[in-house]
Amino acid sequence: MSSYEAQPEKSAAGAPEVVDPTAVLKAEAAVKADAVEPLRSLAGVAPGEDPRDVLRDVRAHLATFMMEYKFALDEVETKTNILREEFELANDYSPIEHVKSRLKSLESLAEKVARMNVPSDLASIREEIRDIAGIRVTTAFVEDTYLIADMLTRQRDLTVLARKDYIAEPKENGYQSLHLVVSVPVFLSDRTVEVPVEVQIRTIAMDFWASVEHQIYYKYAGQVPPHLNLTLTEVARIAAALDMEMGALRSEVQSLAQEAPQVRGETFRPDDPLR
Ligand code: 0O2
Repeated sequence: MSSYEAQPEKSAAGAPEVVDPTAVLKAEAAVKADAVEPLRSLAGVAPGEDPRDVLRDVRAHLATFMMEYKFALDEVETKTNILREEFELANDYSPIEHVKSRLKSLESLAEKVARMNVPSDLASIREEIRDIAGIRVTTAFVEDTYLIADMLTRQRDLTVLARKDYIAEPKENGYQSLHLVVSVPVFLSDRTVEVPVEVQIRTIAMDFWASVEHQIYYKYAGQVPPHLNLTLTEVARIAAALDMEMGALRSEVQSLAQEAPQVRGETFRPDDPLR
């Protein structure tokens, strides 16, 4: 049963207690098609009430909910950009190569709510789906992934809710990445909300692999032919070996620089011709 069937009640924070993103999407489709009658039964709108008003109301509440995630994402993105700029200014080098962020689309959120059987209230969705806001940080070297994680998690206003180290323990398919779920306070005009943000930190090589694997996975709708899976696992191994070699190369350049300061710089610069 869709929770959209009930008229949403407002919680203290002004958000409805029951909002089902799947129902909102179906309701939107019905409104677009001007199919008001199916929408009426879908949304359980009381007689005499215009279902479009109900939909507008629910959408407004969902927009508030998503806005909190956008602000949380902005906070974490700002934190990573500060680290990057500080490193660039102080060291002429940054462990952060790229930062990308994304908010889960309503479609993807609805799919996950259904797949994970999460109750359709915003509190449960916030509790159980912790990658509505996601940020991905790529680094050149493996050790920089841990450096970034440490620098972020040491910040007093961030609370670590979860940590999964798929670098130390890669997934069976070869996926490598360091995942954190952090909670960040978002200060709104009338309240402060703690909002979870998923942070994925990985090297360029791991990121390259993950994006190709993701495309293949979607192309085959999850049913990837076994020979391609084998190739992907083998390529993941090659990417990990590349990361190791590059890390060793950097260490060597750093120790050479210490022995002979005329070898440029105290740190290995990504734009260095030695790279
Ligand atoms: P999207 O579209 O990238 O957001 P969760 O799904 O987070 O509730 P889980 O499995 O505990 O549950 O989370 P985990 O293992 O930390 O993985 C979460 C995210 O990591 C995924 O989000 C992917 O972005 C990425 N990920 C995990 N495993 C793989 C993998 O094998 N290959 C690739 N390419 N990415 C992976 P979503 O929601 O699946 O997708």
